[in-house]
Amino acid sequence: MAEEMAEEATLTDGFNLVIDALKLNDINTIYNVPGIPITDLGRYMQAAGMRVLSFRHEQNAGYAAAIAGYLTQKPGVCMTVSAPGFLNGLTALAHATTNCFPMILISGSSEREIIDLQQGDYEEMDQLAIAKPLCKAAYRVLHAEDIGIGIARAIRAAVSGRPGGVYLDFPAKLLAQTMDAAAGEQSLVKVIDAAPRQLPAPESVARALDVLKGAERPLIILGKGAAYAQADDAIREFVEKSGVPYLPMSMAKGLLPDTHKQSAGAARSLALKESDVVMLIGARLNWLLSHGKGRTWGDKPKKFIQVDIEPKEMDSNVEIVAPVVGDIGSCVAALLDGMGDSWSAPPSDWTGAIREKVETNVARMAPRLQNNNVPMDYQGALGALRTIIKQRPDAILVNEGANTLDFARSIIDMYKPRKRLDVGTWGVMGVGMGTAIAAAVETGNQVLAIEGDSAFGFSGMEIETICRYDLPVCVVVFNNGGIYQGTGVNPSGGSDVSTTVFVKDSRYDKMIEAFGGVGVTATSPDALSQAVNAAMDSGKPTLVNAVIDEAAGTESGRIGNLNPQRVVAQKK
Ligand code: ADP
Ligand code: TPW
Ligand code: MG
Repeated sequence: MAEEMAEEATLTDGFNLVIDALKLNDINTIYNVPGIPITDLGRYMQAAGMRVLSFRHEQNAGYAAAIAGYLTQKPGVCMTVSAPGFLNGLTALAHATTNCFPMILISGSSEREIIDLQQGDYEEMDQLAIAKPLCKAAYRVLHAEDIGIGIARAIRAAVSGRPGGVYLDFPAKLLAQTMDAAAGEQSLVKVIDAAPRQLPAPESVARALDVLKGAERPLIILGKGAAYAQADDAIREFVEKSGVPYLPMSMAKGLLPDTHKQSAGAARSLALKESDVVMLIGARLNWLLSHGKGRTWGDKPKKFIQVDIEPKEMDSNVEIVAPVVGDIGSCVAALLDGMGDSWSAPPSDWTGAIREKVETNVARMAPRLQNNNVPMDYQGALGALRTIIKQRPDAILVNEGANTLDFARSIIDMYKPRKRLDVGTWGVMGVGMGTAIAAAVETGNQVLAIEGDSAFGFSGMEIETICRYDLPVCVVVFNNGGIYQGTGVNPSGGSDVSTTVFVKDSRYDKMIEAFGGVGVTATSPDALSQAVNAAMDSGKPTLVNAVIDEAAGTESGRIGNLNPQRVVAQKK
C-alpha cells in the first residue's frame, strides 16, 4: 500500500497537466457544459480552485468565452464534449474569430484509431478537420507530455497579432495518460509576452500624419479593435489633440463618452458621406461601413488611413493610402509623438457643420425620448433606459435584436470603454445571455441586457444559469410579439400565423420566476425605469417583460435594404 502511494506521488496525469498548464498561464475561469470525457476535468478544475461555470447549451458557454476574451485580453475558454457539444460550441468559436476576440474551444474527442477508420465510436467526429477552416488555429494533443506546449500554443495563437479563436482537441485517452510528475511539471510552458507590442514603421506613421494634415474634412472611425486594445487614454489624447470629429462603431461607443464634443455619432450620415479623409483605428471596411465604397464632394474617392495589427487587412476593400500596421497602443503613441506641439485643428467649417448637425439631431430626438406612451414605442422605452445608463455608467449594456438593437445603439449614450457588448460583425442573434453572464463574471459589474423577444429566445434558457450563480444581470425583453413586428399575417390566409409572429401577450417575466429570480411586466417607460432601477439596486437576477407596440418596428431594423428583392411573382 505504502509502495503504491509512493509510486502515485511520482506520477501525474492528463487531467492534472491540463489544470496546471491553464493555471500557470493565469487562466482560472472556464465556461462549459459537462459530459464524457470532460465531466471529471471540470470537477478536478473546481477542486483545484478554478471557476467552472456550467451552461445549458455550449453555444452560450462559447459566446461567454468569446466576450470574456474581448474584455480581458486573455483567451476565454469554453469546454465541451465531443461531436454535438463540439459543434454547438463551434458557432461561438467562429464568431470569436470573425470578431477578432481571443478564445479557446477545448473539446473532448473520441479515439483517433476509431475515428480514422470510421468505425462508429461514441460521438465520433473528426473535430480537428471541421474546426480548422472556422478558426485562427487548431491543434490536437495526443501525448500527456505535449499538454503544456499545446496549451501554450493555443494561448499565443489566440491573443497574438489579430486575436481570434483557437480549437484544442483533447482525445479522452489523453486525460487518463500518466507520466512522471517531475517530468510533467517540466513540460509545462508559461507563455512569455503572449501578445508582444508591434511597433509601426516610423515612415508609415509620418505618411499617415501627412495625409491627415492635408485633409479638409477628416474623420476618425474607432472600432472594437480600439476598444479591445485598452489604450483608452492614448486614444482619447490623440483624438483630442487632432481636433478631428470621430465616429465610434457600435462596440467602440464609450471609448470616449458619446457626449464628447468631437463625437459625430448623431451626425453619422453626414460625417460618412462628406468626409474626404477617413482614419480607421481598429475598425474594418466591411459591410458595416459599406465596404468603404462611398465617394465624397466633387465625386472624388475618399482617402483612407488605417491603423490595424493585421497587415492583410489593408486594401481589403479599397485602397489604403496610409497603412499603419502595429498594435493600437504603440501606433497611437507614435502618432501622438509625431504630431508635435503645433498640430492645427481641421477647418472649422467642417467641424462646425458636424457639430451643428449633431446638435440639431439631438434636440429633435430629445422630446421623443421622453414620451410615456402605452404601449411603449422604442423611443419611450429606450429613453428610460438611456437615463439609467447615464446614471450608472459602469453598468455593462448587452444588446441584441433588430429594432431593439438599432434603436438602442443610437439612443443610449455610453460613457466608458467596453461597456457596450452586442451582436458584433455578423449581427448574430443568440449572444445575449452568454455575453451577459461573462460580463458579470469577468467584471463584477451590473449588467443590463436589452433583448428583442426573438433575440432573447436564442439563449433564454440561460436565465437559469444567471439565477444559479446569482449574477447581477437585469434582462429587459422588448416584447413586440415577434421578429421586427408582431403584426405579420400569413399571406395564404391559412391557420398558421406569419413566420415572424410569436404568441401574443407572452409573459417572459414568468420564466425567471421558475428559477427564483425576479420577474416584472412593464407597460410604460416609467414602470420600466422603476423595475430596472430596482433590479440594479438589488443586484438580483431580474427579467423585465417590456411590452412594446407590436407595430412600432420596421422589417430588419436599419438593414432592410439588404433583403433580396423578388423579381418574379410565384406561380399559383
Ligand atoms: P468594428 O466592427 O467595431 O468596426 P472590426 O471588428 O471590424 O471592428 O475591426 C477590428 C479590427 O481591430 C480588426 O481588423 C483587428 O485586426 C484590429 N485589432 C484588434 N486588436 C488590435 C490591436 N490590439 N491593435 C491593432 N489592431 C487590432
Ligand atoms: C443566428 C436573423 C436578425 S434580427 C432577428 C433575426 C431572427 C430577430 C429580430 O427580432 P427581435 O427584435 O429580436 O424580436 P425586434 O425589436 O426587431 O422585434 N439567426 C441568427 N442570427 C440572425 N441575425 C438571424 C437569425 C435575425
Ligand atoms: Mg421583437
